[in-house]
Amino acid sequence: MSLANHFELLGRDGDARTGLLTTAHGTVRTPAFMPVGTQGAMKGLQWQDVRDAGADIVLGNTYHLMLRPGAERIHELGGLQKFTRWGGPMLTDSGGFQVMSLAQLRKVKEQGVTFRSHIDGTAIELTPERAIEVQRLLGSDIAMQLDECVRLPAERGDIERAMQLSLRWAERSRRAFEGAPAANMLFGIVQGGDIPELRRTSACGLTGIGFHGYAIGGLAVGEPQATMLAMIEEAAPWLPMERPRYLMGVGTPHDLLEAVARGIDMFDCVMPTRNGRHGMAFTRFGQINLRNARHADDPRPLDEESSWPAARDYSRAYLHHLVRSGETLGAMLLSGINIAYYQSLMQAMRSAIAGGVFQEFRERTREGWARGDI
Ligand code: PRF
Repeated sequence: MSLANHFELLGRDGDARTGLLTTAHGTVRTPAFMPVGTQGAMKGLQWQDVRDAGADIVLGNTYHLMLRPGAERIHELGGLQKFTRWGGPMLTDSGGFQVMSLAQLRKVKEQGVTFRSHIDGTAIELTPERAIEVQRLLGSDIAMQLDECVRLPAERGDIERAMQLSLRWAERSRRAFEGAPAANMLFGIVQGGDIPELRRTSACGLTGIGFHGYAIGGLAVGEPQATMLAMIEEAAPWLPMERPRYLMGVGTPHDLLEAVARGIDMFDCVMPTRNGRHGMAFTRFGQINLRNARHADDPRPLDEESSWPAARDYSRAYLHHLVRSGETLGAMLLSGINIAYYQSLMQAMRSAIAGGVFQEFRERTREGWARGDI
């Protein structure tokens, strides 16, 4: 049976789209960037900062939250939105991707993935059904199917096996989701590595099962950007036009611009917060590494025209000093500055698409990054 559609397309410009995704905890303007609050917290920021920066939706992780503090506990405490006091829309990743990067002694079988917790070594089995159950206990607005993501480069046989397994898990996830509250959504995940034919098989298979939205996974895992963009182009034509499309774990501002140009509606990435903690600022002049000695005497702010106070007010010299001294404030300020820059980029893309000037915007934005800040 086909699922209700909570996504409304408001405008298109070339392949770029802008729309609204309605959840039980609020409306998401797309294209949307979801800051990553893995453990139910945005590193270095308060939720009000995340909201003020312009984020409509954030991402949480099944893997981390099921291990600590536990999905059943969060359920008892009223769900993830209430527990964290973020209060707004939340998407949760299903756990498979995090198991692969964090857990020990992991084994992928038909039934699911078994692993030992990176926290205390407990043996755990995550099946497609348990991944859905956990996400329902968390009260996630958008749940993701369990999938297997293969790092690139990889052999065709390995990519194909993981893609087919992910399709069977998609079917089981969809069945396990039956009976979920009508406002909640389930997204399928396209796999297929860097092989066009496998991307198409995956996209068509998922569309046949039917989901509220479709993610493209298995990218930004070691391949060149050109390959990533080519794989989006391979998958997109086979996905239903009227459903949201989410590119998982991507990326740089340039990646977002190019993926939106190819019809992507949603993104998540740790880059703005993680790189911020390491002294990197994302600006309309490109990336600025504040550790660099050339900033030590620079009284200018990062961007005097920014709507985010910290980007406008603090000197580069002070930010450089904070980063070099390892002060927590440096990480906090740069995380906020970066999330605000990412959100301003998404807002500018939404306006440009709605106004029919996305192509001009894309060129102007790329020129700004290329020109640099001096
Ligand atoms: N699958 C899931 N989560 C993900 C990915 C994936 O392929 C990626 C790949 N970039 C990031 N996060 N479930």
